[in-house]
Amino acid sequence: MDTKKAGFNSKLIHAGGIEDPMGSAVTPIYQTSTFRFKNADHGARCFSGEEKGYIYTRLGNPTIDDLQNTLAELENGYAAVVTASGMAAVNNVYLAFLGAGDHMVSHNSVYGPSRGVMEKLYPKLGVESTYVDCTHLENIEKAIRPNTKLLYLETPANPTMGITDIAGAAAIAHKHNVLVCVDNTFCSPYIQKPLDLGADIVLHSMTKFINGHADIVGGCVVAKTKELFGEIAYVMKNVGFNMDPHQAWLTRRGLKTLSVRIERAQANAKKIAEFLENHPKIDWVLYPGLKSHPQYELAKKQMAGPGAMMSFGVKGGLVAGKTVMDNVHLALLAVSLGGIETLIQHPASMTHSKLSKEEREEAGITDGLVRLSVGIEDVDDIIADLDHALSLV
Ligand code: LCS
Repeated sequence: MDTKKAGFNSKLIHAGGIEDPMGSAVTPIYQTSTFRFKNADHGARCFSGEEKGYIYTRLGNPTIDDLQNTLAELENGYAAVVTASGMAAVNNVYLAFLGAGDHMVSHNSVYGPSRGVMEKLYPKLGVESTYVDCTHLENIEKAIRPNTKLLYLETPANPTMGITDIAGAAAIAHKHNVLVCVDNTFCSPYIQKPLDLGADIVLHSMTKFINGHADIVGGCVVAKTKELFGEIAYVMKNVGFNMDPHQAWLTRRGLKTLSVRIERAQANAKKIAEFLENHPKIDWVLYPGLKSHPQYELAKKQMAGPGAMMSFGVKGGLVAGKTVMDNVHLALLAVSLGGIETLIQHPASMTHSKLSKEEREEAGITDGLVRLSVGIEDVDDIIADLDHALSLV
């Protein structure tokens, strides 16, 4: 079915464009490393690009194409690559657009390793970076230098829930010929479409909402144009960031229920955020759906909903936060996010522990910050679980 003009939910189910010769309703898992040519000339034509045909799974595979084509349609991009992890997607973008003498500007609170790898590994390749609070657009303009090539945003940011104005940031970046990449992991395309807002590249850790079932690790990069896609695909294929067909198949299956999962998790999250905000033992809550969020109005404008992620501080700081994390029973004390099960974790000692204390404090990742990824369980059970843990503080 041609899903180009279909609605988002129809795309979730039917996009992909791979027709199985046996008539299978679901694109099968082509668990093969290589593909047989009809004859030597056919092989040569596939390699030269004269004829479209599968060659070798690192370069292309029908199960992987099914997922890639779907993601490109959902994000309104030209084309997508899928990668073995979200970090492979992040590095795919860095390597495609940054080289010796180049500079990148990014938000000070992004997923820990997305910043960690840039500050540890990329200086060896001659790449410089500046991390600022991108939720204030003037900081972006100030940080841009003549050699800046990439503005790397994550919004809402992990774990501070800071929201950057994508359209505003893209206008500044493009004035200086700087490309804009948005890590859309916290939203998924159901909630936010960065390419429509002016970004050039969008990426995901598909380990999260896109797959949604906490059973794979994966990533993707979607490009707005053919030229950008060429750079991205070259790195994926030749550095070997590719995803395995079985992993791609599971992800495509998980993706089918994205809207229903997010609607349910988001409805739960709205109630939980209100419960926490009104709880006497809670100091603060950061959730884009609460009026108290500093970018509440911006969130309403650029996101189709507030999502299922939040962070909060318990009165009594770290010690009190640990009491909550150690006494929940339904929520899992685990990193990762965006799955159907509710997860709670402590960024300062877990996902963002490799940043220095100064870097964390400057980015607002305080020792008392607890992050909650709301799942699709019965909301009353999640609230009762948190309420019980909070009663022990
Ligand atoms: N981008 C964001 C926003 C993330 O949250 C993560 C992982 C990544 C990229 C990297 O993706 P991965 O390689 O793990 O698929 N975030 C995690 C987190 O907050 N807890 O555990 C992993």
